[in-house]
Parts: sequence; C-alpha cells; structure tokens
Amino acid sequence: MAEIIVPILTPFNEKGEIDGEKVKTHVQNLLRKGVDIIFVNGTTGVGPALSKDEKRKMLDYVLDVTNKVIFQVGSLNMKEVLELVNYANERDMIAVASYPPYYFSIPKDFVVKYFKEICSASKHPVYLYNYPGATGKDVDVNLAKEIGCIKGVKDTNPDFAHTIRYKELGIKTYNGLENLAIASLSILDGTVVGAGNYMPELFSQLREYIKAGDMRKALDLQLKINEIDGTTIPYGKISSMYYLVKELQGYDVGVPRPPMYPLEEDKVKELIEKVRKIWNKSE
Ligand code: ELE
Repeated sequence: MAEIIVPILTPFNEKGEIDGEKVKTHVQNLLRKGVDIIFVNGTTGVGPALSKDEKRKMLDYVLDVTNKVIFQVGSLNMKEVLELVNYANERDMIAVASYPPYYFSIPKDFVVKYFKEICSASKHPVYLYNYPGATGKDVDVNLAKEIGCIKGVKDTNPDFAHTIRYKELGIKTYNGLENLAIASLSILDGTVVGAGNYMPELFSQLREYIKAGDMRKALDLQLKINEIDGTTIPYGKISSMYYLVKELQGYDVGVPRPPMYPLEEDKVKELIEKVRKIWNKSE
C-alpha cells in the first residue's frame, strides 16, 4: 500500500526550545490516524533552522514512539552531517535523508561527492531530498544515477514527470507536494505531505478512495485538500500548522520559532475561520 509520510513540525516552547512531550503526543496521533512514516527535520520541521543538537533531539523524541522514521541530516557543515549519520547508525530507523548542499554555486561533482560521503558513512539506506525550488539545485534522475547509492527519493516538485523518472532507478519514490497526493498515492510509493500534520485523516481517506477505485471521490477530496492548503499560504504555511494542529487535532504542539514568526491573535482567528469553513463542507 502507498505510504503517507508526514514531515513533522518541530514544537517549540515560548523560549524557543523543543518540547519533547509535544513531539510524542503528535507522533502518536499521526500514527493513529493512518500515517506510516515520520520524516524528521524536513522543511516543515524547519530542518535548516535547527542546530545539530536539536536535530538529534527531534530524532530521539520521535524514536521514543516509533522506528518508522526517515532522518534528514543535511547541513552546510559536512562535519555535522557525518556526526548525524553516525548518530543515526546507533539507532533503528528506515533511512537517513539529505538535501544537497544549498546556497552556494557548486559543480555537480561536489553534489555527487557529498552524497557518496553520506552513503559510505551510513549503515542505513540513504534517501535524497530533492527540493529544487528551495535549494536551487536539482538532483535529477541522471545525477542520482551518478551518485549511485541513493535508495529512495522525496522529490518536492510540481513536475510530476520529473518525479516519476526516479523509478528508472528502481528506488522508493515519493513526491512532496500536497496537491499531487492523489497521483503520488496512486502510482508512486507514497506521498510526503506537510499538511498531514493537521489533516492526516484527509490523506488517509484519500488513500482509501483510491484503493477502492473511487477516483471521483478521490478527486473531490484532493480539491478540498488543495483549498485548505492554499488558504494557509498568505499566513506562512509552516507557522499556520501549529495553530491548525491545535484546532483540528485537539492538542497543543507549541509555537513556531522565528524566522517562522508566531501569528497574531486576529490572524489565527481569521485563518481558523477560513479553514473550518472548507473543512466542514461535505464532500
Ligand atoms: C514539502 C515541503 C514543501 C513537505 C517537508 C516536505 O516539509 O520536508 O511550501 O509546500 O513548497 O515537500 O514542505 O513545502 P511547500 O517534504
């Protein structure tokens, strides 16, 4: 069955520290609602904004609940990347993953070297997190072929044909966009969806419709997911999630940490009203 993967948000308290208990409550709920795998330190989890120590903490809090984990270790500090890989080596999980080194203009062979180093250090399968829109680098199927040791890929890419091509490598392939979940759940190994943090049941339901061959209902539900997801954009997708988890899932996951700024009270109210209206509409 196609997998639903949630890149878990990182719960912070008012002082900007990670709240471990909130992580665990959240993971338990996601698994109960049909999520299969937790992606740690992804974009939604503000991976690039976490220290090495915080990345390790997030991993351990999630591992306290489940070993169905993909651990994102990417950083511009190679020493820290390898330390995180070694940390992962001592623990049970599905895979480690990384985005390519971002920000800098570097030749492709540096990207190849980066992933090869991770592969040599890791006892777990190594997955590629390809998000060209954010990293400025496209590690496409040809570059992945050159790297040679990639065992899975999460491609956050509106170009679905680009994502499908990784299947030439026979590796686990996921697309990371909410609005392509219907396609990802139908023909890929699954979907990685940030919005799964606050509406996991909608993605589970989507998978059920697809499994039953009820594509008309699946499409309607996909459109509803798009509408809710789209509503959050002007408020900041990541910041919005903290308030929507509380509203729709019923427990506190703390607050976002700047530069993902917390939302003003009136904005939260406005956001929740808009989302509730769509959420309550019958399919
Ligand atoms: C999504 C990205 C995409 C989920 C992660 C994910 O968070 O690690 O803002 O929708 O382009 O791929 O969060 O973010 P947007 O994989």
